[in-house]
Amino acid sequence: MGLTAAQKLIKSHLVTGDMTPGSEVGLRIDQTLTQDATGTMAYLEFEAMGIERVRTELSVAYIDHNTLQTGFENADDHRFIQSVAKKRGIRFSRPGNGICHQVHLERFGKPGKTLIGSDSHTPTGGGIGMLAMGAGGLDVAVAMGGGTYYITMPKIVNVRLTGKLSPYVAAKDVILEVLRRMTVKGGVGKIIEYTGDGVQMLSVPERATITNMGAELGATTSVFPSDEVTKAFLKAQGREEDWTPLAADADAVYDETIEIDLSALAPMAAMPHMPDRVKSVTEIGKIKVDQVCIGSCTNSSLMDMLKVAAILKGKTVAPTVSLSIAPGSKQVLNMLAKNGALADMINAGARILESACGPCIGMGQSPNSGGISLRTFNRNFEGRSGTADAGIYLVSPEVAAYSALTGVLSDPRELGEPLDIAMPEKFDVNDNMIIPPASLEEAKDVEILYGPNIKPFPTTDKLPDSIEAKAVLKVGDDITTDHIMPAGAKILPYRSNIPYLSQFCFGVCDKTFPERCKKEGKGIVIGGANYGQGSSREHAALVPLYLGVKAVITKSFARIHCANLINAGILPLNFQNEADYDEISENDLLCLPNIKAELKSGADVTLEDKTTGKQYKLTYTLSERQKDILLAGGLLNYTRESL
Ligand code: MIC
Ligand code: SF4
Repeated sequence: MGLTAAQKLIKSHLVTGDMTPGSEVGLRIDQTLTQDATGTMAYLEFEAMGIERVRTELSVAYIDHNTLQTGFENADDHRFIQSVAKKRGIRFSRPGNGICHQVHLERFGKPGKTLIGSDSHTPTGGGIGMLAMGAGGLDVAVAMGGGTYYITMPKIVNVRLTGKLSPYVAAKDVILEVLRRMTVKGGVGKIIEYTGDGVQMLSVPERATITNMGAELGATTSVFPSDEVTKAFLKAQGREEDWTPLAADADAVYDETIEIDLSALAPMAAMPHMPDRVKSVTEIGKIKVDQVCIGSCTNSSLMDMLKVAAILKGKTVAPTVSLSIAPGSKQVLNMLAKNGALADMINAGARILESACGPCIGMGQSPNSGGISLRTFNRNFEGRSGTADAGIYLVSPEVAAYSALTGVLSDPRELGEPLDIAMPEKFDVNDNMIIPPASLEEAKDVEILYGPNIKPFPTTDKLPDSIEAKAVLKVGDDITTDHIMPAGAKILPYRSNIPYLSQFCFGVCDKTFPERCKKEGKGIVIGGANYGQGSSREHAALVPLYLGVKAVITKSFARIHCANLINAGILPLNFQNEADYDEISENDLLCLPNIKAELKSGADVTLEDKTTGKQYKLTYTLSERQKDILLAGGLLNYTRESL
């Protein structure tokens, strides 16, 4: 039986396990990336492991999230990361050089390699034929130290693309269509592999838009083959030697197949507040727009920006709309500046932002009260923009640019004449903002610079025989890590200060949570389906740990967050019978009387609700390794014990 492209990538990196879907496989990791919002913690954890130099083929530390620098905190964290990078053998991408995923694709992505990153949109690398996955900071730290990365062997979904995109229909519309069909839970436990004749009609940056936003499906990752189009992209980046082919065997077997005719797609939008609330732009109608933001790791490539500039050229942004544009990298911004496209944007009235995440993570550009904002980003979760009652619509650059001119959500096909934009044969390559690490010899004298914002991270003890605690919080389905540990300009500077962060935990759901949980000293959180979807931030586990959360009981978990809970030593448990969720109320006193023995023996977990006197059974999906991590009280303790 032949293999799919994703299976080939897994097979060539397999350290443990046997590739049976649902079982745990351990993978050798070739490359890692971090960004600054998760990186500070990841490097603190790396330092706690006491490893002299990274053992990967390539590790890069990007600064792209915390670039507002409203106080000393971000700059201190950047300096810390830069010093660790220099000493430990990691390349350092300076602030201004661009968004991690965009720069990594341009300068480092290699077909056939594995990559994990402390950011959920690391699957962007799947656009160039990598097995690229988002992970918690601690997992990335372990991989930097040469350790294995573990995933549950996913099922492989074949998304077969046929036809060709019509003018003004974009890669964004392809992934919005996939989201419409599969939903934000549909990709959990799966890799999305793109095949079919339609693939060759998509450039690498377009493929990367699709794999990037595959994160919103909850998928482990998404993968495109590596073909002549990939080769041309690498050649244009001056890295032709990095190309290797990758394709599924003709007799590869998939667990599921979805057919998408690219020619039949229309411009679409994901409506507030979920990336799968997708309708066509014409179906939604010409709603009034207050703000348009173009950029983010999903849609900030040169091609995206050139299309935007062409639509804006010679026109003026509608008087009621604020338009911001953040090109994804220094390379993109430079090329726009050189060819005049940047002037077209500025002339039209765009507010040009630095090449960074910016508004995507609420670092500036929060919309007006109740405002409608069209964004080319990947997430429109409630409150993420920084304005609690704003409505965010996720759209393609073409829809965004045209709507910025009309002032209402508009279908760019109304523009008629198609845009004529081809990928350049040569990108402008200048890696002067990527600082190489010190040599082994020089590294000895490099001092690691800790700023006053860096506080110790919480750890926990070995799992006790039993746990008794209140249900401190009960939440519904699709709770994101932006609910659990919000980001944004006011909070993000404190990513290396867990005690400070803790006052905002679950703020979107219940502002009293931190105080109540702290007062109790311990607690159990009750959640619905797909709990913890969204980002890879391990802060969504470390902060609850700090507040005393011992276990989270849900209908189901999102992949990365579940791994982060385990790494932190918090029990991720599931209702055996989903209806039991309805019976437990917030503030009930709960007890897991035999948790340690049950986990050790593999038995279902007993849950007693002491308030109602009822008993339930809980299940878990944990490998033996994960059980041992929980018994040891988290991955750091486990690693220390196994050493
Ligand atoms: C996001 O898009 O939510 C982030 C901010 O990039 C996160 C990482 C973080 O919280 O630092 C992610 O996607 O993992
Ligand atoms: Fe940055 Fe937004 Fe991409 Fe996250 S999704 S890496 S915040 S641009």
